Amino acid sequence: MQRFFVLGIAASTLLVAGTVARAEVMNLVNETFDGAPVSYNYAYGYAGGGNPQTDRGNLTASRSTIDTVGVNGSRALVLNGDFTQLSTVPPMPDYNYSGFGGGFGTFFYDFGTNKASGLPSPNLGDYTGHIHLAAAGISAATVPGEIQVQLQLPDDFFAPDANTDFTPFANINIPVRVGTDFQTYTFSLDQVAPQFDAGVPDAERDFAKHFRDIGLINLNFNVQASDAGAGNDADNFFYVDNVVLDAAGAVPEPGSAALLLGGAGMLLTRRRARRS
Ligand SMILES: [Ca+2]
Ligand SMILES: [Ca+2]
Ligand SMILES: [Ca+2]
Repeated sequence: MQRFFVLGIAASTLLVAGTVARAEVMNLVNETFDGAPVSYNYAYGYAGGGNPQTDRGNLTASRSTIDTVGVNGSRALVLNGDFTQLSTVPPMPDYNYSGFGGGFGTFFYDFGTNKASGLPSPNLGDYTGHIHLAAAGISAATVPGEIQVQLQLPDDFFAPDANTDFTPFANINIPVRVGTDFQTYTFSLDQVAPQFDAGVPDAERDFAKHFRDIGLINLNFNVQASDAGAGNDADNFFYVDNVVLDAAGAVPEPGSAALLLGGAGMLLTRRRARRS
């Protein structure tokens, strides 16, 4: 009878540990752009061509704003690429390209202790999301674009450097085709291979090794404007709304799981000792 009771306690403790191991889906990003401004947002543009190979990025302008162009008249992130100045120079003889993009950042970081709070699962397949995207100012029916998930580590993670920026770790670049009406794009982070930053040592190019170290996720949205008939004008827009990123398969802290199991073991030992 006593042994039965003790085993019951051990089993229920194991059950608690098991429940932690298959935790509910955790929401990491849920941005509607309708409430208070997100921590930060930004935009960028680029242009160039050849031959000779020429960077004309200085002839592009870009900006990010939040405006009421979102789903059902709500607010959305507006990314604008202005290529007006490219019309003041002759096109390059062999090829020309231009594009724009931007995004917003979400910190997983405690600025009080300067420690990353990290992500909950070592498996990229556990991370799924959906986003509303639309484009404007293009002549093609759809724009070749990209949802770019940038995973970053705290400053000086692998080696000290001169700035205080977070350390780029890996980009996950998900191709999309975006039209002028909002559509929902669903994705998971294992649908394309992560591209590790050139500064990440070979032995560290492993998401499962560093998922607990991630301190910042930038979600970027990029458009290859020259492939979309955007034209050398100011009227080129990417609209972003309802950005959701979830994580399933959260794993327990190794310490807490060991503590639970250790506690069960101690209970068993004590009971056995008392019985004999
Ligand atoms: Ca919105
Ligand atoms: Ca245009
Ligand atoms: Ca630094």
